Amino acid sequence: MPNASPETILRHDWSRAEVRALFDLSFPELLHRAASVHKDHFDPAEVQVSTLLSVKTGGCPEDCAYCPQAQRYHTGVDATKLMSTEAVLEKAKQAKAAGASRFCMGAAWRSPKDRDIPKVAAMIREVKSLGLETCATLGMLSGDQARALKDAGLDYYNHNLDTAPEFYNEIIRTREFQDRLDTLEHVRDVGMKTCCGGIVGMGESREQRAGLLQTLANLPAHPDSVPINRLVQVEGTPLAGTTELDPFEFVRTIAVARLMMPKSMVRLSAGRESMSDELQALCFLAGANSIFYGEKLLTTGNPDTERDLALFARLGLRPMQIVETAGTVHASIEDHQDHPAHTCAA
Ligand code: SAM
Ligand code: DTB
Ligand code: SF4
Repeated sequence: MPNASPETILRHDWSRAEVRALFDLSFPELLHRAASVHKDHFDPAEVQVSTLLSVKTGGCPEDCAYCPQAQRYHTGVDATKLMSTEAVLEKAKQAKAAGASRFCMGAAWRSPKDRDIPKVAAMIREVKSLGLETCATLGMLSGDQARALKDAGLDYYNHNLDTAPEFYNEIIRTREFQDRLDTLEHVRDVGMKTCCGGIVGMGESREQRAGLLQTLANLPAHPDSVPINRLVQVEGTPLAGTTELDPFEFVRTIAVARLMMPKSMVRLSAGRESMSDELQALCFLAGANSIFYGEKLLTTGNPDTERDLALFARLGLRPMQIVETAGTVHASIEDHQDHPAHTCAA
């Protein structure tokens, strides 16, 4: 049963000073608090296993300074066309057989063209028919596009804020922070679940990491999933060569996200390949309860599945199962949203 500690109340009015105060706690105090709140809402031995597939790679017109798929940077990523539905379905079957419960399709687009939507909708329908939770990340969406994806059966839409509002222009110039908030609103308005987080290790300050989490938690509904990515530095991108973030600071970011968004899935996202098992264990202790599983993220590496299985065994972790009821697919854990429009029918 949830305890009545202040951290377990879903808040949307965090001040920057309050978030900073959490970051500034001693590391043991912060981890104790985060682990306790995590256990109030989830089984800490369960970790959601998602698989990611790049359904359209590279050639992107945007200028996101971290991204190997931006056409303007010379990163060696070749642009591809949108995959066929059959090829996506085959990958989804493999992911399910390997134990994934969620399948996320990513496209290197600024936003989908209207003519792309029926093709992506067909992929969503097929993947969902396998009993997998579906997620897509396709860039900015209009309200009508969000509605069409929802109607196709999309469970989650991923669209990250990436960083604090005041650091955003250092990283991306080709679209505004407000554009991201608008897309998230369209997604919420049609009743889809939101997957929204950011990247740390881009040269931002602790204050700016606090600013990212403050903005996420103060959205009208906490994102259902909060991916916390550690920058994967790719040669050719402007952020290659950025000073590495202290790993304990990364763990702190996970812990503060868990405290501020206690019912959300917090995903230990990009950057795991270069993390030790011990660092990942600290992240799980701090409240991370979701990972990407499979040897590749979109274009960069992820730990081998054997290594992840061995890590799960060493730590006594279990993949979270999904349950299917009357055409609805949802995680077999307590439903984790504070917003009726996002609640799965049980
Ligand atoms: N093009 C769409 C968009 O930007 O919304 C969807 C795909 S995009 C690659 C999805 C997210 O991946 C980005 O918002 C960013 O948070 C993350 N990402 C991209 N490159 C990364 C990197 N090098 N390291 C960590 N995260 C990265
Ligand atoms: C998210 O927050 N991280 C994932 C997923 N959502 C789409 C993407 C990470 C991409 C890392 C760089 C790459 O592999 O290209
Ligand atoms: Fe394009 Fe998305 Fe990469 Fe930005 S993050 S360059 S929008 S693929």
